[in-house]
Amino acid sequence: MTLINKKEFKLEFRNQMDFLYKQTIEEANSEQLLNTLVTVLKCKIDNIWKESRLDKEKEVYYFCIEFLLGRQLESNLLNLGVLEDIKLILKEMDINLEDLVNAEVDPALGNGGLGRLAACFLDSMASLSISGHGYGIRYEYGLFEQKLVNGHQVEVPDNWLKEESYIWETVRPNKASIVKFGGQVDLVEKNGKLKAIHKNYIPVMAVPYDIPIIGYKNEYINTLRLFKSDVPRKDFEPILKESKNSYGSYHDALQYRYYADEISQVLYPNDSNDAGKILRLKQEYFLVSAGIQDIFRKYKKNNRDIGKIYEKISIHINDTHPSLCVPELMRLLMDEEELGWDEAWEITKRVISYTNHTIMAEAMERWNIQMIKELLPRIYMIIEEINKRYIRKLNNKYGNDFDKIGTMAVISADNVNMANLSIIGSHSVNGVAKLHTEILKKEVLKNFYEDEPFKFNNKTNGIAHRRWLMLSNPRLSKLINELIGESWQKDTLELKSLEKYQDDSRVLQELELIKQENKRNLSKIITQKNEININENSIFDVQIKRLHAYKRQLMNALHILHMYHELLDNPNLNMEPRTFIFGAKAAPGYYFAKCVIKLINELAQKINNDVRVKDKLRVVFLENYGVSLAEKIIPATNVSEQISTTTKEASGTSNMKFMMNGAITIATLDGANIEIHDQIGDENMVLFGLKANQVLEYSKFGGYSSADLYSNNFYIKRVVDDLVNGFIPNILEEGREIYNSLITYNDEFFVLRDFENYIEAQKKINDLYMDKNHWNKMALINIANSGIFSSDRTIKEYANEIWYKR
Ligand code: 7GP
Repeated sequence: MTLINKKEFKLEFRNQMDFLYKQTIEEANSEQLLNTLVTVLKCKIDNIWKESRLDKEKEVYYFCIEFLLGRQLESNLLNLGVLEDIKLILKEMDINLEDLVNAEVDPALGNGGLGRLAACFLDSMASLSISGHGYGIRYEYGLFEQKLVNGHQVEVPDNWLKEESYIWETVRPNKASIVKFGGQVDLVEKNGKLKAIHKNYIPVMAVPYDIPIIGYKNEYINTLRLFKSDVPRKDFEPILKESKNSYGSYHDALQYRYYADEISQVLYPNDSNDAGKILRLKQEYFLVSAGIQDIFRKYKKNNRDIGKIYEKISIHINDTHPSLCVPELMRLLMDEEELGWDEAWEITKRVISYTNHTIMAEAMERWNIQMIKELLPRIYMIIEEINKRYIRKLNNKYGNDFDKIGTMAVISADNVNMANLSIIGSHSVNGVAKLHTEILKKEVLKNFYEDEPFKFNNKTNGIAHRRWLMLSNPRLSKLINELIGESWQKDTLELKSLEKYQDDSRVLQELELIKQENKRNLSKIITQKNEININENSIFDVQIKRLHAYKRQLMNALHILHMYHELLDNPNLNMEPRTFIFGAKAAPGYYFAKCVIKLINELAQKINNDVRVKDKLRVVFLENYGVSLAEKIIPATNVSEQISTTTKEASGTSNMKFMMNGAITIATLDGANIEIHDQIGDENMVLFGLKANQVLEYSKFGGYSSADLYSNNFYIKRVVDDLVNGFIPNILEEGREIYNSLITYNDEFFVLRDFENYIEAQKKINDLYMDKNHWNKMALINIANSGIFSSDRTIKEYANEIWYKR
């Protein structure tokens, strides 16, 4: 092993500890030990990091408003190939690596699926030696910390940087740039050309903080560059000639500082929901402008011809939040590099590609034109011109089909439609699972697809198997190594060869034992957190994801209520004991989601305190769900709940993590559940519910009445009535709100429509679990066929079919 020499390492560790803290190892606490270890490691990887940046054929820049990294220490040690060595060396020094792992902060710089996918992609790009870097924002406060108070969600600020800096980051002040807001733009003639002069703008400095993204055993390190906003340093003053120059008074100076600081202060806590606030727009432009200026600076160091930038650079915009990349790239090419419109436009399209992550209407970003005009006057001019030229093109092609042209225009009514801007300004548009991409092509973006079908493609999501299997489930990893060797770690399709053990009872029992041990670990955590004892032999049935009506945590809760009734009616019911586990944050302003959290917690109170069902049924809501908790929950799960209203979940990624860890999925045919089903068939997962075409028909032609179902179905009526009849205490308001959504507002997400079917599917789960050997066999087949869901596969597809395609 080249990276770590035991003797040297111990010496360096002691020296570094002395340098940082003037303490001995014995005196140091876990944070200090962790910081020391990370400092030593950072020195060691510095050369590899530098070398990985040199002379690349092409570089990919992945722009994303959020990156949900998770803790880095263990993952970095694993990828450097020194996890076991470091564990041993530290042990010799009387240090327990696990304590250091737990002392690390879990940076919550993302809301959910979108941000976590971005993190998995970074891991895969580095591990495949693809020069691919992330650009994001270094939020001072990440996603709020969730506290449960009397069953209500209460949000507490996530002060993750309380130590002022993050152990893995390196600040690069000499690579800062200026982002300009507000002011006016004059077009003046210069050498027969119009030139844009931006005046009286407010300059904000973007300071890069770099985090190494270490590839798996390949001596390759990429960079996640996060920008922090600040007032410009003195050395920028000479180049700020045209800026607003009145920060003389104390009051003005303070206001200016606030203006700049505010931009990278806090992550918006909305998942799939557009806030429309000016600060968010500032964040989006800040990220985009800082990132593209950074790309230009680097490119121009080694290349003279800006007209060929598409040969060396790919820019990926992850959903529409960074879609101002389109006009910003145009601006730099025209205003700074003096290219003409047509050439700049061709380059922009060749460089940029775009991924859509949701079809939910409320998540489609639209910005008020007045807002953009005032905040980003030059950008607005460019958007207007893009729109004008595009409409002219559409008119030529479609005549006066105003309906069609209206849906495709970038500017319509008083808004700029960011999805339209992204599609028009890029050469590739992709969805994140087969069904999702089909819905984009045939429904949501139909007109665009018909206009330019060649742009559209699917890239089914994936997950970093290194974090989600090798690190979070070391026991299972070890068993797999023993059975089929280690090559699956680099090529997960090799997992397939596990299938040959599907009738090997020794292997199946081993698998069960591993699950059992993981369940024991999780039980301990639950007991610690929720002060409740868990039956380790019960089925662990888990739904962990953001709380959203379309994800239907409510249906799960109503089914638990149904089971409770069944048990009370028939105490001898032949059923396997079950523990239902939830983890979910609700957006702070999303009242319905908060009502569901309250409902689940009150239901848990009632059921967990009812001695009549104590051996059979338990409900647990785990506070503050996030990456670190997921790593503990997923390996211990028997049943994975993937029960969204069909067509609404673009892909889902926890479904893949659970599958890879041997859970059995109960699912609607939505998002990537369909592709999971393609891999393992009906025999190895349990499907239920409306099909995509049925949901689409209901939404187009109507014909669904939840009130009818409610009045005609005893089981449905029983659980719905319980929301408002006092059966569950302390949910007076929340119960009414939920009741109204189901009955008065006709159950938008078809909870009641799918309910009976869901009950049957849950019965099937129960029956399957009774035959343990068969269950274990299903688990094994799930693991064996999960290889295709490694994000390595996804990233290879992005690279071959989007980024490197010429
Ligand atoms: C999510 C989708 O809801 C989820 O189905 C998908 O697996 C994930 O992206 C990754 O592709 N969307 C978001 O998290 C989100 O914020 C709004 O979408 C832009």
